[in-house]
Amino acid sequence: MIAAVQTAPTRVAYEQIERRASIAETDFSRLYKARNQPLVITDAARNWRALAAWNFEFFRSRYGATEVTCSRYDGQWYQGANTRQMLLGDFIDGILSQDWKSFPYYIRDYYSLFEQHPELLADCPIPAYFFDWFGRAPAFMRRPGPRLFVGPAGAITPFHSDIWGTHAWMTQIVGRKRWILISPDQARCLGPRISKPGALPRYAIDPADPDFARTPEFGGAHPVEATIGAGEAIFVPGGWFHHVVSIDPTVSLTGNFMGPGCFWPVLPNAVNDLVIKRVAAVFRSA
Ligand SMILES: O=C(O)CCC(=O)C(=O)O
Ligand SMILES: [Fe+2]
Repeated sequence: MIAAVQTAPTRVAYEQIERRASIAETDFSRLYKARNQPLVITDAARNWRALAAWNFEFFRSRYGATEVTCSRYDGQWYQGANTRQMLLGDFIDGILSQDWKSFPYYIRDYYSLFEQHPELLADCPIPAYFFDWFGRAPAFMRRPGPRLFVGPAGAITPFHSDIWGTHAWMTQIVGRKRWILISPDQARCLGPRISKPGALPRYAIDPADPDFARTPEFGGAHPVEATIGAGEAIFVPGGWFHHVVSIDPTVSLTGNFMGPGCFWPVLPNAVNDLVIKRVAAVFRSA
């Protein structure tokens, strides 16, 4: 096994998110999705070959020559992230020998590896309890998934909420991630929004080391947190803000979904983005 770089311990601790194993689909829907409550599912990857087979050696030896798109962190992700092509093998060498400060690259929300090597998808079948109601909608309304994240220790995704107000899940395959969440009704505690209107909401406050002089509003926030490790998944309800830091070099899988609890917020956003904006563009160009 390759010794890997880790990040320093964090300074501020928050209330822990509930953790459950072997949760029945009906309980998960009723108690967490429909009520918009976060949860850690400790055995979400129970039947995944990925959990046993996927590690950095596996990716390097089998897919090391595949070119991947890596996002360079330049203080923001969501407005035209800087990207660079790298061989997956070189990227893995980078994240195992360096941390985020010297190697600020992250493979994010990545599906192309699965398009090029579809056999990987058989290793990580999405659990039924993360079923996306868009799965029943026309194909153009669906986002491909699951999507891959691979990054160095210290990699950060600052506070934001996800597309259209969808629910999200992320399962860890390798390494640990610390998640800090804030419910949608506490948006004002995050201080000024730094993304443009129309873009996903994003905020500068670092909840792992909050600067109360700069964002005094954060003093009134009640964040919750969980550190998830290999085999564990976090459920992030629609609209919840989340800040994510990798403790180790990590491999994770994610998906966004519509379901109980987020149907009504998501529907108009999705229709606006996928239908109304497209139709308007057709009329404008006519
Ligand atoms: O794993 C991470 O860095 C966070 C991912 C995330 O929240 C997102 O892509 O929306
Ligand atoms: Fe997110």
